Order: sequence, then C-alpha cells, then structure tokens
Amino acid sequence: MQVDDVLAHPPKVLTQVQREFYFRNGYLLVENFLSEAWLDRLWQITNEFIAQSRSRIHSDSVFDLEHGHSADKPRLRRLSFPTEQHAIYRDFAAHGPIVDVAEDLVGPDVKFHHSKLNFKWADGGEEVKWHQDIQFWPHTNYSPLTIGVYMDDVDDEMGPMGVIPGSHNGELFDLYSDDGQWSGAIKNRDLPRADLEKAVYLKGPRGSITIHNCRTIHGSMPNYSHRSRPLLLHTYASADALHITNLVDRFQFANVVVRGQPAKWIHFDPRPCLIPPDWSKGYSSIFALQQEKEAAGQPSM
Ligand SMILES: O=C(O)CCC(=O)C(=O)O
Repeated sequence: MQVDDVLAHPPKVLTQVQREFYFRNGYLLVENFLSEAWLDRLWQITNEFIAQSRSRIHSDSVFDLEHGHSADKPRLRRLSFPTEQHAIYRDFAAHGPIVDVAEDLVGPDVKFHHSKLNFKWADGGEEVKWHQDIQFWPHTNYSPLTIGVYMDDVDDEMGPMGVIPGSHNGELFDLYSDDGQWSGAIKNRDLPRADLEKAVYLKGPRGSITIHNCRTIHGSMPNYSHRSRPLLLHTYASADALHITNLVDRFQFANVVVRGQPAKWIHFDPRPCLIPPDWSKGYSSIFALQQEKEAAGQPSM
C-alpha cells in the first residue's frame, strides 16, 4: 500500500498527526499505551521464562545469555521468538492492542512477521549498534515496522531505543564487514553518513511503545542502571509485502495475516535491498552477532 492509501483508511488508535509523524520521521513513541491487565499477563509468563533461564549454562535457540549469566544472577539478553514459546505471547501478537497500531501504519491487511524480547539486563546490559532491520529480513516493499513495548519504565541510563529521524528515506547501508562476514551493524567508516548527531532516544513509563520503520537507523547504548530494560518487539508488515528469505519459515506463527485479508497483489518497491546470509538453520540474536564479531575484532548488528 502507498502511504496516502494507508492515511486515507480511518485510524483505530493513533491520531492522524501521529500517523503523519511516523511517515515523516520513520518512528513514533506512544507513552502509556498498554493496559496494566496486558502488562500483568505478559509479566506473568516472562517471569516464568526468566526462572527457566536459570538452569541454562549456554545460549540456545530460545535463551540468549549474556556473559556472566548464572543460576543465582540470570542475565538473559534475549528470549528469541516468544510467539513460538507461549500462547500468551501469540495472543498478544495476534489480538493485542498493538495490532491496531500496526493497522494504522501499514493499512487494513496486517501480516505478523516475528517477535523477540530483548532484556538488556541491569548493570551493563549490552548495546545494540546502529543498524537498519530490513537487511536482516528483506521484503518486497518497505512497509514492515517494529513495535516495541517497554515492559518497565525506561529512562536515559537504561539504554533506551535510539532512532535517527528521517533516516527511513535515506541510504540503506551494507551490513557486511570488509571480509564479507555479516556484521549486522553499520560500519564505523559509514557512520558519518548516518546523521548520528540527530539521534532521538525514546524513553517512557512502563507500557509505552516505540515504533520504527524497517529502514530507520536505530540502536541503543548499554544499560548502566541497576534496573533491566525488557523490550518486547514485534514486526508487522502490510499483507502485500512478501518476505524474500526463509528466516522464519520454520516457525508456526510467522508471516501470519492477523488483521484483514491476505494480499491478492504483491507490492514491489523499486529500491534495492541487501541480501542477508542464509539463516534458515538458525539465527541467534543481534546481540550475539554483534558482540561475537566485536570479540573477533569486527563490529556486527
Ligand atoms: O533492544 C534494543 O534496544 C534494540 C533492538 C533492535 O534494534 C533489534 O533487535 O533489532
């Protein structure tokens, strides 16, 4: 769908000013969006996964663990693909109020792509380097967007989501390092073209949501506070955006139309997109990719 067609469709929860802001800037923050009832449900199951992580020693396809993780002091970096792990996460992704937000920004036919829960644990939870998302999971157009739910209050010290306004209309960066390995991050020598001085950091009370377009440059600093920063992220697209790689094909709940109708016609955007490596046999997390590459002397996503 073209932006004007999306805007012509009556909004469900956002104001027209918020929608226009998103299309102009490539991001949006909506404070205090989620009800306490939803937050309680999400916390109930999230606490169970944190408890389960205590028995894990190494990262696996579900639990991505930070250095220093232990049974006494769990440091879960990411719970991967939560919608595959529990029905409450699936219910939230398919029927939660964020689907209304997605509909207001991609149009009446909404496809869910994937989700993840980034914890950014207290006292040093790892940074996410500047990157754009669409190079990880190319689609035939650039409608995909990611909605993040702050499950707790987030302030400046906690590594809030940082975005570069307007960058969704700019350059799409090459996220491979010079040796041809996927780094998942914009190279240091390219960062001067990324307008980092314009960065806006999205903070807010528990229940606030962040939204960024798949081309928007974004990242976040380490969490130096004593509180963790659980951010539950969901990616949705217009149903007329066909995913190009098979990253999520092995999952039951992925590429599912959660609102409206499946597309009859595919929408192609003529702007080219980088092709990522073949992750069909597994993908750990942006943290693992970026931090491992860094340990090996090369930055990543
Ligand atoms: O957790 C964050 O601060 C950012 C996450 C992110 O950009 C990603 O996972 O792609």
